[in-house]
Amino acid sequence: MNRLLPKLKFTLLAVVLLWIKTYVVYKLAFDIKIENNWDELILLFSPVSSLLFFIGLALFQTKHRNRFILGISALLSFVLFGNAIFYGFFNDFVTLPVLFQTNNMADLGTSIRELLTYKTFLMFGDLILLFVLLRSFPNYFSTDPLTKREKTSYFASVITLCVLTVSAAELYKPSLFTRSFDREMVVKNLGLYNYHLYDIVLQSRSSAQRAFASTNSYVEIENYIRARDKHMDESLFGIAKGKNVIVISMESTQNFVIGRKINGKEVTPFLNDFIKESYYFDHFYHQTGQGKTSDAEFIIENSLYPLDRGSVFFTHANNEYMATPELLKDYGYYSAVFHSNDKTFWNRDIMYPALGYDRFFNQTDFTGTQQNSVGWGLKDKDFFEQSIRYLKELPQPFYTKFLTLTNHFPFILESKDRYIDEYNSESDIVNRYFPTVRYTDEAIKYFVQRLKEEGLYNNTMIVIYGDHYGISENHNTAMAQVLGKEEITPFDTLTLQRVPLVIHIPGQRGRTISKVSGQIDVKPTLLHLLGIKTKDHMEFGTDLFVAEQEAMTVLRDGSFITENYAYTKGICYNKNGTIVDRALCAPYAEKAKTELSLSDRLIYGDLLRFDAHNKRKTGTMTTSFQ
Ligand code: GP9
Ligand code: MN
Repeated sequence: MNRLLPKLKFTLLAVVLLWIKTYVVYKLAFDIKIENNWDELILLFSPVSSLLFFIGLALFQTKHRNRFILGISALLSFVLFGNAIFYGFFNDFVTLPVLFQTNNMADLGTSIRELLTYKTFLMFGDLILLFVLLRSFPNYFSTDPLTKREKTSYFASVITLCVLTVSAAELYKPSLFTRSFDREMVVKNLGLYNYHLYDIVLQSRSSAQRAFASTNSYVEIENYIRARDKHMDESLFGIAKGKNVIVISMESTQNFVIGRKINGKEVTPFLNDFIKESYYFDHFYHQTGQGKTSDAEFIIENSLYPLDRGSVFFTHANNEYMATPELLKDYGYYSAVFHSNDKTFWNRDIMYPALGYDRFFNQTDFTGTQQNSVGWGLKDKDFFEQSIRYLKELPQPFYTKFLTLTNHFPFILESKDRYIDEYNSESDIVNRYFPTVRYTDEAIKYFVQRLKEEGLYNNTMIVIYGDHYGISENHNTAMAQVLGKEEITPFDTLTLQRVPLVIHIPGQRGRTISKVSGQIDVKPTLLHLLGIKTKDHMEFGTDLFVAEQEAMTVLRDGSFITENYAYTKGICYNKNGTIVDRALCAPYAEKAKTELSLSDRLIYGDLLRFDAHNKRKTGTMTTSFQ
């Protein structure tokens, strides 16, 4: 040992510096929930063994060992830095599938610039220090070779330390490895660097799943789904039969804006009125994961959960699906998507044909100028305006989806497009959010007006949904001010995952429905309204119009909401947000886990290819390539 330590001076210095940096980033950039001192201790020590391991790999080098140490430290810093930026935007950690979504990266430019601050650059300070020390005292940091025994004892200690930390974590949270959809917990207990190793294991496991999948796996899931009571609302069944369908995805729109006034002015005056003549679901949750808008699209049209890692649009675009546009082909429907962004974003040009779409009107179909664009594409009003001419030429009945974009992070809008003033809080993001939501509301009002003028309104069912949250937990202080609360509890955060869902059916007066529900319920609901039975469909949702005692909505991170309880971040609440005994949530927690994992298996194994009802009718979508 006495001989070993002097040889490890630079290694240990690099480890200690990176350890401190990692912990500081944990505390500043990530929002990792700490329940007690033991939790804090685990968080502090969990990265050490992996740092010793990775940086220790340089010990196999003699000549350039210290440079290798610098190199490995830089690489790990990059991982840390990348996660910090990603977290600032998505409130989540990077996974391998996300890294391969490179064609999204260019478009993310504006959002990333927003997140880059001088603090981010300070993150590389320790590397500069190491470099300067190495230059100033080249002889102090020895690169004497380690004997075989010394290497063995170094790595044996690293492994022992690793086993100790992992067992301490597993002892404390026994379900650590089975709840892989909770990345925060894995990072907290295993450390960020080990988390990435774990993610690599998950990736290879999921790739193997398709290869080994068989009809048997399919039948098991089919039995589970068949065993559930699948009700249908008889009174509304077929009420919109043969009608056109327009689905509007409202970018980043959360339900708390509905009916809310900011500086004395309504944020969504049009929707507030439209709701009065529609079915409006005010306890409706988004269930998206890392795939954001694309996950919402996936859930709405497949009634399956999105994946625990990455976006299904990217990872499983070649799978077999039975999505709404494909199913509607049998009933004479023509389907199209309208979105003024690059067609490759979220891999849409590949995924849409798999969902059965006939046409994708994308960026190349619209005329974008500096005046009519903001952020990632056309302003919503110009987008709708330019879409109408295509829409009215489509064969009817049509099933169409419009993806709005103006209300996208970081919520930039010129002052001439603002119908209300910014909010006044410590968060610019929250302040800017309200004028952009208000703008999209105005754009939808304009669209509905145009539909009336074109004679489409009376034979079209209009479905409007919020795709996912717009305001992350990083803005809790400002959100507490908006909601007039002292602080935002995990229960409040859960409630904030509600997004609006409005279904307008010609000739129906509608009403507000407060059943606990989620995006997964949209597909069976729409099909029933169109007069199509879904009894045999492989789906996890239920008709939104059926009153259920046991209604339950599961979010992708394993949180769930029932009519009486809510569960998030390991805490069980009653419906008023009071913490109650965890045992009350336990039976539902089991069910939530089963649902998520069965849905995952269905996707990872591409099991819908074994469905006898599933005749492939996809693959002929047109996009323009100019
Ligand atoms: C981009 C749009 C927004 O095409 O779907 O993507 P998001 O970042 O919200 O997933
Ligand atoms: Mn979105």
